[in-house]
Amino acid sequence: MYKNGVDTIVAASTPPGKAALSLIRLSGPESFELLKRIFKKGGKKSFPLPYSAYYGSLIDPDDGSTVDKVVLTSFVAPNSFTGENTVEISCHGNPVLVSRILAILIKAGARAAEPGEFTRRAFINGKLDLLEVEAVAQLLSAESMSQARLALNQLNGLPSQRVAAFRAQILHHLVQLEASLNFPEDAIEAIDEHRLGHELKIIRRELRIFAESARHGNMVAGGLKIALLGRPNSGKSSLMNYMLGRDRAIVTEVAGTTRDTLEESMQIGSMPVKIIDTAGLRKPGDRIEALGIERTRQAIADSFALIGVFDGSQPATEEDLAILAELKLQQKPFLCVRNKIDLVQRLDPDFFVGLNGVGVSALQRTGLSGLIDELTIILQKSGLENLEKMVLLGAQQQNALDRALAAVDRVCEGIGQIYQDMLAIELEDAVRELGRVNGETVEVNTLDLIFERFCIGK
Ligand SMILES: Nc1nc2c(ncn2[C@@H]2O[C@H](COP(=O)(O)OP(=O)(O)O)[C@@H](O)[C@H]2O)c(=O)[nH]1
Ligand SMILES: [Mg+2]
Repeated sequence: MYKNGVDTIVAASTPPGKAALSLIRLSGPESFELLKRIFKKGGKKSFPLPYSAYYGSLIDPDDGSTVDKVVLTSFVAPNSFTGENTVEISCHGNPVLVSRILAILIKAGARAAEPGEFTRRAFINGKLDLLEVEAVAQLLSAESMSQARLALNQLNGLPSQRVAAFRAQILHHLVQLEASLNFPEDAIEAIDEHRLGHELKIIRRELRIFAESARHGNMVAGGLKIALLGRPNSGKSSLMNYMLGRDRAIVTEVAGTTRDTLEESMQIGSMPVKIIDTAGLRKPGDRIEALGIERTRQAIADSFALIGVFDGSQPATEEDLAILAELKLQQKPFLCVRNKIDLVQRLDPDFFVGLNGVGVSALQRTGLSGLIDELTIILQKSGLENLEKMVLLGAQQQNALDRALAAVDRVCEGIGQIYQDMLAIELEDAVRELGRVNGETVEVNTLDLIFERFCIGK
């Protein structure tokens, strides 16, 4: 049922299955009219009032029978999540009831919502910008309290304000530049390029800091990756199982068993971490092993920190030395683990002298707390626990931010070198790309990509 070209949508917002309650959400101009026809309320309170709850019966209009006893909450536009008239129906948590209620609402004129359609409407009605939409998506998928807090910070709107301010500042310079280019005779002051350059360099510096916060935010949101490196049989897979507290990776005496990288989540303190068990870095014996080694390289590149695993019961081999060199070469925090401390130790006690090292027995499951302590220190030093300063961006937004920065770079480098109308084009580019970060300018296709990640009912 359309009103002003907008239809009224409905969906269950809680997962299917039996539960104490389920929540059905209805949003759009006809929400209230539609419910008035099928809801018999108790009490005298008039319906709908802003933010009000009503107890009563949902009626099947075909035969007048009661479908369920429910509580409705009414939200009058624009004071709702979507900015539209919205009703939330709390019914009994039975999938049979939920589908019957949905069917009645659809028959009464509502349309089944698409994934993310409620959030999309919130965006279109100016209730959320794209940074806040991203925060909602991340809040729904957060697997640790840190990730949830990160998303909640962003929902408070601070990153949105920053991006809007960057965009407004650059737009201001663009307008001035355009004015002096187009109306040189109208006594508009000629642009002082030196000053423009100075001010844009300040914006560039701030934008770079913002981009860095987004990089950190995305690292935390995705789980901080820590790769285990070590020669075959050093005990990487055993150590991974020990860290996870369950048998995830296959452990055998045959060297080269792990041919692919395995990735599993755990938490260190409140930080989400992903441990990656790698296939090793030795010369490939066959094509599958070669692929495994390529994946190991990728895992090292993606990781935030590395753990070198060494067999304490054996003297160091060439390969151990190569692993140690690799750890030092990567400019990432790393930790050396002397494994198999339950056996007679033949690895030179000085092997990792001067480096962060801990001893464990992955087989007998001892030494984990020392290892976790070291990792905690690495996390603390990284500054990645400073969640308040982080920003979450979706892939599209990240790309747009990078392009905005590149355009600002070109302006900074181009001042005094290129024509002012070229500078104006670059500034325009920066304004457009920043608009794609917060959604002030955005194409429908991009919106489709963003909202299809949401579930139905959100
Ligand atoms: N004695 C002893 N053996 C271990 C320890 N950790 C792993 N192993 C054994 O070493 C072999 C190789 O372990 P695995 O985890 O598959 O090593 P990977 O090739 O590095 O993944 C297996 O036989 C394990 O049982 C340990 O702490 N002590
Ligand atoms: Mg293995």
